Amino acid sequence: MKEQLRMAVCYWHNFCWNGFDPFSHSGTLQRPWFDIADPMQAAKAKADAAFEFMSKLGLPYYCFHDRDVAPEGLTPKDSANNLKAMVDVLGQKQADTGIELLWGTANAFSHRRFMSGASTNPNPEIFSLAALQVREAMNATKALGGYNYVLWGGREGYETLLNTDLRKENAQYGRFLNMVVEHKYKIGLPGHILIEPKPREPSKHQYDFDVATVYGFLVQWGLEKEVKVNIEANHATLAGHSFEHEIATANSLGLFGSIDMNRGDMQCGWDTDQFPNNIPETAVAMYYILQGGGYSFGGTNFDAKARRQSLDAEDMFHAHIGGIDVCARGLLIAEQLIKEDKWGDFVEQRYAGWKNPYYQEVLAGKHSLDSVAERTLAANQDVMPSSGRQEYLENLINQAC
Ligand code: XLS
Ligand code: CA
Ligand code: CA
Repeated sequence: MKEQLRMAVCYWHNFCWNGFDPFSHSGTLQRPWFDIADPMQAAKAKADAAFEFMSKLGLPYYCFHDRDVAPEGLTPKDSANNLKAMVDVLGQKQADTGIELLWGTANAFSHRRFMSGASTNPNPEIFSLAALQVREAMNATKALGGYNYVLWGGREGYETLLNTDLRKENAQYGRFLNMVVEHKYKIGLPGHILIEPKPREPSKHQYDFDVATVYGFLVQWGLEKEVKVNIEANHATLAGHSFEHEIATANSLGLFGSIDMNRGDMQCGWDTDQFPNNIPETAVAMYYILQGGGYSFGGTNFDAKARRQSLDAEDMFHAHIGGIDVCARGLLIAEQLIKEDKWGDFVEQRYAGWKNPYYQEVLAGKHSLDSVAERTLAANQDVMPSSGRQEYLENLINQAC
């Protein structure tokens, strides 16, 4: 079970000040490292607390942004050196606890220099600062034995079209991503480069809107075989999709990589990053993950935080343990649905007509619109629709819960 879920604790939500999120519980939990004046000493104290918490939970993986684990310095070189110094600290902690790094990423969105984008910034010197930061974060991920590297384009979008050249920003992003992929091969990162789609932030529009949009962009820049997606539940619902829609879409396009597990609040329309608590919904998401073959290098990262009024450290345990139980239960239900073959060949039967040799030829491009139309005209027979059995299929899921 543990192995199949590949669960990870998120450094960002548990141990960092989440500056841009009004739902953040920052400042409520006891965070002793906030009182330490020297930022590197504070980062080390934070790492002590993080690894103590993660060890107590017993989860096998963690994930971080560069700025979660090491402070921004006064200059770009200072920042790079801070991260390098913290890699040594984290490496020791990983060795002491056996906790592994599922993925690393760069926070190229919180600092004001990135307010108009990182790789898509109108100013190429900011593109270069993002390149430096991403290279350092990728190297840190590799040095710590991390599996994957995530790119979430937090500021890769626009506030108004009036000041934005879409064609230029798209080309910058395409080149940047190709550079990232080239660097992955150069340093030999074992897993995937993962793009994390999200529709808004709350900028007017983000370029990585959803899985299908990311696919179009990857095809445009020749990267559809190189890059996969890290799908977050709350980002899916913000885009007007269900979580399973995004997972199934990624499966169908060969893009599935990893997930950020959480849930949004369906009434407030914001990225609330709550822990999952809906078993049937989680079971359906897990079903599609298993149906797609499960994880290769990816895993289940809790990109979630306890609520603002959950003030105590013990609330962090309640939050994670509840979330773990929901995912574990969801996975068991998904496994049962597959083992008992609940759907049977229902879906296959729905499409069985396409096995007909004539329709195989249609799919293979051997018939024109004219020839299909003429054949249909000659047959001159209308066809009655058959039931999609939606309620029956939905009942099967609830019966398994
Ligand atoms: C923000 C994203 C972010 C990514 C990693 O909404 O969830 O935390 O997971 O940068
Ligand atoms: Ca996320
Ligand atoms: Ca989120």
